[in-house]
This record gives sequence, C-alpha cells and structure tokens, in this order.
Amino acid sequence: MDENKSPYLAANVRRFTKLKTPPRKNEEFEESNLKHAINGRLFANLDGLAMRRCERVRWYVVALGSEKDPHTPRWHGNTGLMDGKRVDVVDLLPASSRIVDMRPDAGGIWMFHCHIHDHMDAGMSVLYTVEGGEVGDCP
Ligand SMILES: [Cu+2]
Repeated sequence: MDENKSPYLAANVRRFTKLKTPPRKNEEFEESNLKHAINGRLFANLDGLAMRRCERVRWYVVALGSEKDPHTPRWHGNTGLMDGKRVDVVDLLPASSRIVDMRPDAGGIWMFHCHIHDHMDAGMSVLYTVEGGEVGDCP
C-alpha cells in the first residue's frame, strides 16, 4: 500500500507531525509511507491463521505489487514441503505464487513474515497458531 497517494496524507502530516505540509521528493519520507501487508493486515493484526498440531495444511502464498518488491515469506517454528523440498522460506516474484504443504509438529504461536527487512519493518508480519502445545514427530 502506498500511503503517499492517500487523500489523507496532508491532513495526517498536519495532525501527527510538526510539519505543515508533506515533504516533497524526500525518499526516506516516501519509503516510510509504503506498507507491506499479509492479507491486507499489518504488524501481527491478522486473525484466523490457526491449525491443529499434525494437521495437514496447505499454504497458498501469492505476491502482488511491482517489480521493486519480491517477497520471501518465512515460517517460524515449522517447515513445509514445496516441490519435494523441505522449506521454511520461499521466494516470490511479483504476480507469482507458491504452494507449501505443512504438517506442523511444533505447537504454539509462531511468526510468519516476509524476510526482506524493509517489508517486515513496514508491517509484513503476522502470527499463526498451532493448537496443541507439544513439539515432536507427528504419528
Ligand atoms: Cu516482502
């Protein structure tokens, strides 16, 4: 999401900063207004990514955006299988997708985020829950 294009930009700058107008051609300011989301949510503000321990789960990860923003979704705590390979991170070019099959063997609340630092700083991080607190091999 590019908040530089928001009709509320000038009003927000006046309300939340000491400036009277948005800075012009300021790369750092413009970068600070680029937000990277997962399912439209930022900073662990996404509900519903929940599963049971040892359940078979299929993740469909899809990237949108421009050529400037490849993504590298990464799962903490558990791994998946993609094209026969064990993975905890995959690469996504814009307008591409991946399918990752997971059978989570580690219960708990885990981070799922883009591994590109700028994106994570801009909100591209959520939590997923594996119900059942145990850790170990699935039967
Ligand atoms: Cu990313």
